[in-house]
Amino acid sequence: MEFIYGATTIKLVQGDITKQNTTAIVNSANSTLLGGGGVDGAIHRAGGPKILEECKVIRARYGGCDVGEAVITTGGNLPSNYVIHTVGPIWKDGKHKEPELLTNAYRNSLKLAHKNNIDTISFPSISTGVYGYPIEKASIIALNTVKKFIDETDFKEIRFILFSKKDFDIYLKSVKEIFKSH
Ligand code: AR6
Repeated sequence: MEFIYGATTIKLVQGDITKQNTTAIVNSANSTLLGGGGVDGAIHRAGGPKILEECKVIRARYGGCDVGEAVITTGGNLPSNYVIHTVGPIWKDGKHKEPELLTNAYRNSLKLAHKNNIDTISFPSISTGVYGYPIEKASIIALNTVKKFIDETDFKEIRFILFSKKDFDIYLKSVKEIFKSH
């Protein structure tokens, strides 16, 4: 499913983020930057050891990546040239700054992409796996943050890669709410 908003093509794709040919893909990492399960594990497996080596250099220099922040490496063996590693919040009850921190994860990933002249990017559904963020709520934040960003900044294409049909359908419903007039 795809549509155009302003100068940006927005796509919802059910599939695997490691197969995407956007200039960058986003990894839902943890603060250590040393890899993990889920989408993080899949990206490091498909991208090969070079990505982890670069993450280790960043970790040695800056101590890792705080929740809501983002860092960039090359894409190793992936079709994308870059991986932007961000860290989403762990869901507790929604009263521990989870919405602000998830917003920051999306916005700082987009800002870092823009700073590196990247204008096509794929996002996974950050924090909605092992970190437990309810995906209906998370999808609204993801889409609103992207909408606000492209209202202010030129971006060619943004993809949301949903692993399951269920997640895809939830994003589809949220897209209809947030981008009503499109
Ligand atoms: N492509 C697209 N989406 C995927 C893929 C894939 N290959 N694999 C899983 N997903 P999760 P989180 C979906 O748990 O909740 C890691 O261990 C998955 O179905 O990967 O942000 C990190 O190191 C879900 O919808 O990430 C952190 O410790 C979404 O990606 C922690 O998990 C996110 O699920 C981060 O937790």
